[in-house]
Amino acid sequence: MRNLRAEHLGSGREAAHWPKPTLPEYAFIGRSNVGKSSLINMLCGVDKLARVSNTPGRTRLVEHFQVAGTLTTDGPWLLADLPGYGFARVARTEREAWQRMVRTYLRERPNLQCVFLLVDVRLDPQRSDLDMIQWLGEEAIPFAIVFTKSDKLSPPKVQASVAVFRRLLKRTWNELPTMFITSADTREGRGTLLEFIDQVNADFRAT
Ligand SMILES: Nc1nc2c(ncn2[C@@H]2O[C@H](COP(=O)(O)OP(=O)(O)O)[C@@H](O)[C@H]2O)c(=O)[nH]1
Ligand SMILES: [Mg+2]
Repeated sequence: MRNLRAEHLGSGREAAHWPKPTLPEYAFIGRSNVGKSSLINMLCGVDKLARVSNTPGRTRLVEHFQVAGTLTTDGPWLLADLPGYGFARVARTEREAWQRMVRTYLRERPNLQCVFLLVDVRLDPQRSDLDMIQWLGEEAIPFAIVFTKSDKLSPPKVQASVAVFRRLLKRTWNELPTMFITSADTREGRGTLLEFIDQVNADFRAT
C-alpha cells in the first residue's frame, strides 16, 4: 500500500511554537495506550513516525507533522499529535496544565478541521472520553470518533461495542459524529480515514 511522505515539524506548548496555520490540520487525541501513535504510523504508512511523541518530557506538547498528501491526492496537510489523557496517577496540577494547553489548542487553532478522538473498541465508554466529547460538542469543535484495535475483537463484537457508544451518545446528541473503525495491525480503516481527510482538505481549499 502506498506510503505517505510525512515529516516532523516541531513540538510546542503554545501558538508561537506551532507551524503557521495555513494548511488544513487534523488533531489526534485519546487516552494513553489507546493506540494513537500506532494509528498515526499506520495512516502514514511509516514506522516510528509518531515515536517522537513518546519521548518522556515531550509528552505534554503538541507535536506537528506535515503529511504530503493522501492515497489519491497530493495536497499537503498537518497532523497534530496531542498529549494523551486518562492517566490515573497524574497530579492535579499536571492534569490542569494538560487541560489548559489542549483546550487552548483546540479552541484557538484556526486551521483545525477535525479532531479524531480515539477510543479503544474493547472498552466500555470511558468517563474521560465522554467528557471530552461533551466539551468538544459544547465548543462546537468538529470531531470524529475513531475506534482502535478492531483486530482484537470479532467483527460482531466490534459492531456491538460501537452500538453501545452510539446509543449512549444518542441520549445527548441529535446528530451523531462520524465514526471510524480501525486497526493498526490489519490497517482496517486506513483508506476510509484518508478519504475523509481528502474530502475535508478539498473543502478547505475550495474556501
Ligand atoms: N492488536 C493491536 N494492538 C494495538 C493497536 N494499536 C495499538 N496497539 C498496541 O497498544 C499499545 C499502545 O499503543 P500506542 O500506539 O503506543 O498507544 P498511545 O499511547 O495511544 O500512543 C501498544 O502495545 C501497541 O502495540 C491495534 O490496532 N491492534
Ligand atoms: Mg503514543
